[in-house]
Amino acid sequence: MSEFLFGSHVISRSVVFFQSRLSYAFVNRRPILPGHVLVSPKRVVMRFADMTPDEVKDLFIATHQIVPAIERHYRGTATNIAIQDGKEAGQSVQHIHVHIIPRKQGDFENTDDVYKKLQSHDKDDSTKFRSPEDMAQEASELAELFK
Ligand code: AMW
Repeated sequence: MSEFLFGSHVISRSVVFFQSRLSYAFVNRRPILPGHVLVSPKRVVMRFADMTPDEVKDLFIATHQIVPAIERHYRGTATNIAIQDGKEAGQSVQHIHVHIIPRKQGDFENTDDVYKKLQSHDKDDSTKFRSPEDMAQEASELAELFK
């Protein structure tokens, strides 16, 4: 497969850094913090409950592998692992995904501000999208962590 679908977005292989049988992980075009990445089922599935048990297992095993590698790579000391399941929970892309956000002391003035930022970061047009080159560069660095 040369690209993946993330809801209605086409995700180029160049920004994907991890793949398992049923899941894939890619870099964020508007990260909240450095290392904010996303993991999704390969199949376009809108809600958490729409995944098959096999997809759930695969997605969480993938997340379990990715979290420590990302935390270490970005010199984090903690990680937010978040799912916004449905519009009223903040989901904006109609394809279930896990947010992985490495954290460190003092990254936000108040630690829990990350949740406010999660709600607003992709709806606020003041932050520009990263360039495809920048995203591809990060993805190729991250792919090395899983070789
Ligand atoms: W949600 O508010 O649906 O929980 O989060 C959607 C996430 O997907 C946001 O972090 C947003 O920046 C990211 N995103 C949306 N479209 C793309 C894309 N084409 N490539 C990379 N990240 C994306």
